[in-house]
Amino acid sequence: MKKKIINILKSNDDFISGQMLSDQFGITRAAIWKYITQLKKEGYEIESISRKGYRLISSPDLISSEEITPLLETKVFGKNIIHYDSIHSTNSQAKLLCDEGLQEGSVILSEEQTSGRGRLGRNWSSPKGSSISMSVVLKPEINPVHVAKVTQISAAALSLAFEEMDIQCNIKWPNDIIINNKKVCGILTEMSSELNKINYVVMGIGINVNIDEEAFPDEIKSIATSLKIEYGKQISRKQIIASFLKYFENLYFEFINTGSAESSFEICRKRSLLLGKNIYVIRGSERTPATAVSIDENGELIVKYEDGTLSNLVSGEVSV
Ligand code: BT5
Repeated sequence: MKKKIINILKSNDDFISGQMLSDQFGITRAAIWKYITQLKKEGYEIESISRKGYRLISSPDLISSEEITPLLETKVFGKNIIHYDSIHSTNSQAKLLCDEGLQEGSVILSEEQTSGRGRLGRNWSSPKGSSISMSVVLKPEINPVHVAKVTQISAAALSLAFEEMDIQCNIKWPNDIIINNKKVCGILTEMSSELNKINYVVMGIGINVNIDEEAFPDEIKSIATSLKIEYGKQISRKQIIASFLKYFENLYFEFINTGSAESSFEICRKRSLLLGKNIYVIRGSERTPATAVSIDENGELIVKYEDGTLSNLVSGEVSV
C-alpha cells in the first residue's frame, strides 16, 4: 500500500486529497494518514494541508522497492524487492528466504550490513545509506560446475551499468571491480545444490557508492575506494541498481538460453585488470608468480607459470 501511495504522489505535482486516495485504494482516510506518517518517518517529505490533501516534496535516497521499481526496465529481475534498513548480511538473509521458496529474480537490499561477508569468511564493510548491499536470487537449470560463470556475468553487467553513468572501471578476475587500482565493488556468489542440480544461487554484490574516505575501516583504507571519492560527486544508488539489473537480466538469460556466456566474458576481457600482466596466484600462504594470459571460453583465467606451464583457474585468489 505504501508503494501505491508513494507512486501516485510521485506522478502528481499537485495535492491529492485524502478522500481520493481512500476511494482509490478502498481504505479509510485514517489508514491513509497512517501510511503517510510511516512514509515521512522513512524520509519522504510530504506536505499535508487540510482540505487540499497531500503533496510529495522530496524522496529520500533509499534503495527500497518504492524507489527502485519506477526505474526498472526488466521482466523478471527486481520484480520482487525485499528491502531492509539494516541486516546481518543480504546473502545470508537471501539464503534463509530461498529455503522458504523465494523465486528467481528476487532482490534483497539493505541500507547497511552488520556482518557483511566476503569470500572465505572475510568481512565486507557496508556503511549505512552510502553503500549498496544487494543479493540476487537465481535458479538456473544448469550443472553446478558452471555457476562460477555467474560471477563473470555479474561483473560484466556492473561494468556496463557504470559505463552508462560515465564511470570507467576495470574488472579484476574473478570478482572485483576496480577503479584507479582500488576496489569499489565485490561479488560473492553462493549456491545450494545437489550433485547435478542447483537448488538456488545467491549472487551478492557490495558497491561502495557514496562512502567518504574516513568511513572505511582503517584496515581497508589503502585498498578501497568509492564512486564518490573517484568522481567527486554523489551517485544515485537506485539508478545503479536498476541499470545493473537491466544489463544482468540480458546477459544472464543469454547465457541460460544459449548455454554460452561469451558476450559477458568478452566484456571481462576488454576491461580486465590482469590480462598480459605479471600476477601472483595465491594458494593459502603460497604466492606463485605467473602471467595472466587469457580468459577462456568457460570464463576461467589461463595463467602461465615461470616454468612455462599453463593452468586454468576456475576461481580463487590472484593479485597483481
Ligand atoms: C568480496 O570478497 O569482494 C565479496 C564481497 C561481497 C559483498 C556482498 S554485499 C551483499 C552480499 N552480502 C554479503 O554478506 N556479501 C555480499 P573478497 O574478494 O573475499 O574480498 C573481501 C576483502 O575485501 C576483505 O578481506 C577486505 O580486505 C576488502 N573489503 C572489505 N570491505 C570492503 C569494501 N567495502 N570495499 C573494498 N574492499 C573491502
